[in-house]
Amino acid sequence: MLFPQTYINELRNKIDKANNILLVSHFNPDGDTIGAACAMYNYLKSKNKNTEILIPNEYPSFLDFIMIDIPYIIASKRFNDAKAAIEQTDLIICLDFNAFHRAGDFLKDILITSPKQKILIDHHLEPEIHNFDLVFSKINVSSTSELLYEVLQLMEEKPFLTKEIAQGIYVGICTDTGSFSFSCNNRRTYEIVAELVDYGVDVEYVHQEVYNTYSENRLRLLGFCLSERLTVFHKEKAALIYLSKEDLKRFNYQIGDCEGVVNFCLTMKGIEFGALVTERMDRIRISLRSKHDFDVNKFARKYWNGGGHQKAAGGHSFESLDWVLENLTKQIKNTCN
Ligand SMILES: [Mn+2]
Repeated sequence: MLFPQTYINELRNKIDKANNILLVSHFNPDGDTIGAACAMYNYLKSKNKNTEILIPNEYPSFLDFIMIDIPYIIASKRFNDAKAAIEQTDLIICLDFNAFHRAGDFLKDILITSPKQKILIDHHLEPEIHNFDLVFSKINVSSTSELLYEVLQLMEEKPFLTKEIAQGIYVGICTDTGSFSFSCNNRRTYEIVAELVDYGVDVEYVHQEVYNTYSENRLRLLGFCLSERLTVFHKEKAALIYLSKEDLKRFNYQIGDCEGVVNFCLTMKGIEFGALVTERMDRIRISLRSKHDFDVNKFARKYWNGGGHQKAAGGHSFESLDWVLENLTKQIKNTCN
């Protein structure tokens, strides 16, 4: 069994006892954290629980279609409501992150010091288990959404899926595997997906919503990244794309517009390491991807105050864009060969 029966019983007890449940997603939310939260929301709704999703900052608009009719708070916009929600809830369930700082600096301390019961369901390395009352952590799954499916299945004797639960889980699996191009070599993932389809997930529709809803600006920004902002280090088998604040402004950047850009680095034959550096309001964001063995999680932890997975990770810096580009270039030359 994936988790001991005692864990499952404890989870069931905690959910049974709680009237109000708060689901927390991670900062810069992606399809997995939002998909898992939507699935869990719909599952808890079927149990008549009063549930709400707490999202640290705005999520990309291509996820709007799964958020219809779901109550949520964007903490960066409604900080007092976020604080009140944490104070008033009976149970906090964190999805798709391993440490409270991943819920954003402004929520971190409130969550850590909250006396409420806290549960973690996550697939990242080295979870902060001491900060939670109950942890469901497994790293060799495609996504937190897949893990959530397994946990719910262990909890329920009868079929528990509805179309809404299934769709949330599918969005998480599909986006966290880059549309089934990495972390997807397990038979189990496809067994689960088959069941999700049985419960009404329209895979074609989900793909249209997630991948084919670019604005003109977003598509032109992608073109600009590839033609004007790409540096290739052939010897080091690496590629780097950067975007300055001015670049983002020029293309009227919206949250989610850079989603997937870094993966284009890896579409080149022989390139095994890709980086996207973007200059944001208060910091420089660094997204890293790899093919094969290069461990970008280690790289992000070592140099860029970050982490993630072996093939997909990220970090940040408060230095200037030029400083980051100069240092990242040095690191690429020293590490990748
Ligand atoms: Mn994930």
